[in-house]
Amino acid sequence: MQTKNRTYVLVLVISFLLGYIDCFSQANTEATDWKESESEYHSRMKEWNDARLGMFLHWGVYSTYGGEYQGTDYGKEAHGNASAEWIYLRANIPDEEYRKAARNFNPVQYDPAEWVKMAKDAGMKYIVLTAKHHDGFALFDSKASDWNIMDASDYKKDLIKGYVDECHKQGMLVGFYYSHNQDWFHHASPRQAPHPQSMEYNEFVKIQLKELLTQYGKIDILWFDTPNNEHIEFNRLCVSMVRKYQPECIINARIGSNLGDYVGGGDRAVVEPGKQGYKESIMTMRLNWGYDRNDDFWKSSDELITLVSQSVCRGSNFMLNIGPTPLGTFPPEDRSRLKALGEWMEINGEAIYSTEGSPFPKEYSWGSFTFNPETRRVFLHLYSWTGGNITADGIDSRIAKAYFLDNGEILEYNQDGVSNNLKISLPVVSKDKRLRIIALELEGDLVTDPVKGPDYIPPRIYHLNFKKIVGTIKKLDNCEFEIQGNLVAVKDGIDIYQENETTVKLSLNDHVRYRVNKNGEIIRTLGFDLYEDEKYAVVYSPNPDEPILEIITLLEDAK
Ligand code: JFZ
Repeated sequence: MQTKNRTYVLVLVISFLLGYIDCFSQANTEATDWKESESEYHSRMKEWNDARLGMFLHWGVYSTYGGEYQGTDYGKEAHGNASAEWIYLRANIPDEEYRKAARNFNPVQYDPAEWVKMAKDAGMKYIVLTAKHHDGFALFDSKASDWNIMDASDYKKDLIKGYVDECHKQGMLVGFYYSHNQDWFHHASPRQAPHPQSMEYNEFVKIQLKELLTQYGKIDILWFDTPNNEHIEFNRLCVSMVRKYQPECIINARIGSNLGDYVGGGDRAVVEPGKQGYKESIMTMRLNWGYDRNDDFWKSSDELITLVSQSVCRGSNFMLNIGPTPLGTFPPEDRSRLKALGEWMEINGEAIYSTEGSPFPKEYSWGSFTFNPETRRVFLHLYSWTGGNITADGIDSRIAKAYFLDNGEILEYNQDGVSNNLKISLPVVSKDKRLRIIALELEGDLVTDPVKGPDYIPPRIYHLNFKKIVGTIKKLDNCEFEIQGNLVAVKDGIDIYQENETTVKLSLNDHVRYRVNKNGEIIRTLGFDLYEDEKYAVVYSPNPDEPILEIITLLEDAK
């Protein structure tokens, strides 16, 4: 009896292993067929790298929720602080309900020609659109399952096809975001265990990648996300699919296991200065990637222009995100920012496209620079300039001419004969609030001296994040109060409280939202009284000057 059982188990294990090996051996043969030389690699990367500016689009069934479910703002309170596109998982929305949301995802105002034109007018040269995000919903016609725009929604038109066709028509590089690792909907990967490794899931991914890579013509970028680096064979399988069907296509670093063609920064962060190689920084216009009705934390046009300039000075592409509405439009705030960026790029694009970043690991107090090796021009980006003369230590080339890029105004400069130390005379006060750029025509090649380079260490450029504290209100005085309690952090999707108690001083403001949590049911209220010694959950933004109150929830029943 015992032996029989053991044999049975053994047979099962072996057949599983055989299937397992078989599944990946195919991937490996596909992968080994593909080789390229160093120079082929650089020429494959060139157009994307020269493009410098791209548009990221997060769009799907989650957009219909606008970041909110049953009164809770998942765009501010969830793990990662900005997870409107994570709402299915974070709010634990029942499958049947999310299926209904998909049915009602009916983007009748979607006009890909207009989307691509807006990107183009903003100076962007590539777009990456979520073909499938973590919720597993395919915006394309897929035979892999019925969880897609043709079968699960009443819209019944392939959203990806219109997008790709327009990109091709308007000369825009086309990219797909494809969540390869997390798929909360797929049966082989229940949503609480989001790292799929089953063979069934591998087959599913193979079908979908083949569809994306063969149904639409040339695809320039495959943008994978949230990798598990240990799933090397699975990551290789995804790479091999891309190489097989679209050998010129570029793969981002978030494929995992060091298999990508270029490096990315963190989430909503500009890469650090000084490193060589192909890079990309990604950034949101407000907090969230996906559309969020309650997210009014817009970066200004000037902030966004500065971020573009800073990342290009660091030798990095910059991809700016928009979360289109469930109807398929760009919110007006996005449009106005795209317009401002486009106007600036129209004038200053020469300092952005086809440039290299500064080789120095530090920056100047006034900014940094880019260099175009073909036209032999250096561009000084004055993003932190507050007025007055500047020096550009470490740029040792002889200069033939210096002028403002926006109006051509010739600038006086001097270089001392020995070290060529460059000083440029500028007005005492900077009149223009838009970021200005100085072009330098060089007499020869760019010569830089790493020893004499700039010595200003810029602060890390990353996105403001929200914090959440749960505690009791103390020292309540009119609009001002203190809350004393424990900060909430999230680990493996679960709220955990920091052990040390903290006190945060806050005051009520115009955009704060109040809520009452009655036995788990969250009710929004308009008029709201704060009580001393009652327990509250408070979401605030940790601004350097003073923390700003965002959401306050009374946790127990009010008196
Ligand atoms: C991921 C997604 O989970 C998110 O929804 C969005 O699509 C974003 C672009 O990518 O989020 C990440 C991925 C990586 C990091 C942070 C957030 N990271 O490396 O810091």
